[in-house]
Amino acid sequence: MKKTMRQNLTIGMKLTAIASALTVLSLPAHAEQWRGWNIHPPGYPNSIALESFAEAVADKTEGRIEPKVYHNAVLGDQPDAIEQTRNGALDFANFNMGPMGPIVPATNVLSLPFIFKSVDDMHQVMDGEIGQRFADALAEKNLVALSWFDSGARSLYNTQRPVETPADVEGLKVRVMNNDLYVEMIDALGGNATPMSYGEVYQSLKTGVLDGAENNYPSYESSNHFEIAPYYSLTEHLILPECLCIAKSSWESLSEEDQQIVSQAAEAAAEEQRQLWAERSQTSREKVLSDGVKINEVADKSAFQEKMQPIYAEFIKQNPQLESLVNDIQAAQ
Ligand code: BDP
Repeated sequence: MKKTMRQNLTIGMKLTAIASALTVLSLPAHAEQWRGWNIHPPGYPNSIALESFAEAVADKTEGRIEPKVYHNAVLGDQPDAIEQTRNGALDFANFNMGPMGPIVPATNVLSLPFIFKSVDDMHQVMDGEIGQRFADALAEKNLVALSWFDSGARSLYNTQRPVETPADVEGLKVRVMNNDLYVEMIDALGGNATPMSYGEVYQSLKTGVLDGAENNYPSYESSNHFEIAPYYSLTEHLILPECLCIAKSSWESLSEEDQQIVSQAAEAAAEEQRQLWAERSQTSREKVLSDGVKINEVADKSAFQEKMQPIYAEFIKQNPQLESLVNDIQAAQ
């Protein structure tokens, strides 16, 4: 009897050991934990698309890679996060090409005001051979751009008055993203540009450190800047693409099969983001309008465009190697 019990016990123990060995076997040998940076709050189109990317990667690699998205810039502001992704401290991120300029000079071409005629033109250019040239430039700085997100068109907004002509910008203290080209852009309109991180803008508008800033509808709305700066003027001076970028070191650590999975997940995420973006642009516009924001069309955009001509001339003088890229983008639209 006793012997049988002991035998059963032994068999039981063996079974348990086998079961746990099987469990271990079915788990990936080294689950890679990937940290992803995002500046936007949960629910924003980019945030939802990044979550979908993370889920698809975890799912399709059967847990070999476990990406996690950190929203609201809790891992640092954008220029910091770009550096962290370049050196592999972060694994993936959604970056705007504006703050990328100081690190990847070719991307400054995208920050030349009015370089794109419309959002559709921007996508058509970025989804083709020219987009690949930007991806190559990013790769040289250790960033693997796998797909391009939509960021609409950026327009000026402020606490004081509608902007209809460049003269209306005169004297306004306007926040810009971290890029000298934007300082030149606001200066050329007679305003005072202040480069500042996104997260500080709300408070600075509130205290009067700033009179205004510039952004697309979804960011203007989700950041609550519209509550304080209720004049939104459709200058549409910048149409900036955004990347879903992977740290080169994280990318190179992947097998070919996993690279394929990650790349496909990034493409699918961009497709989802662009669709959500179109919807959110509408709802954000409606929301700010119903809150009392005054939106005005800018009848004569060419007055603003003319003020930008010296910026183009100086840019090409300083960066002669980028002249053909500027020309090719203009010719492609
Ligand atoms: C938003 C971009 C985000 C920028 C932000 C800004 O999606 O990447 O950091 O504007 O103005 O539209 O800083």
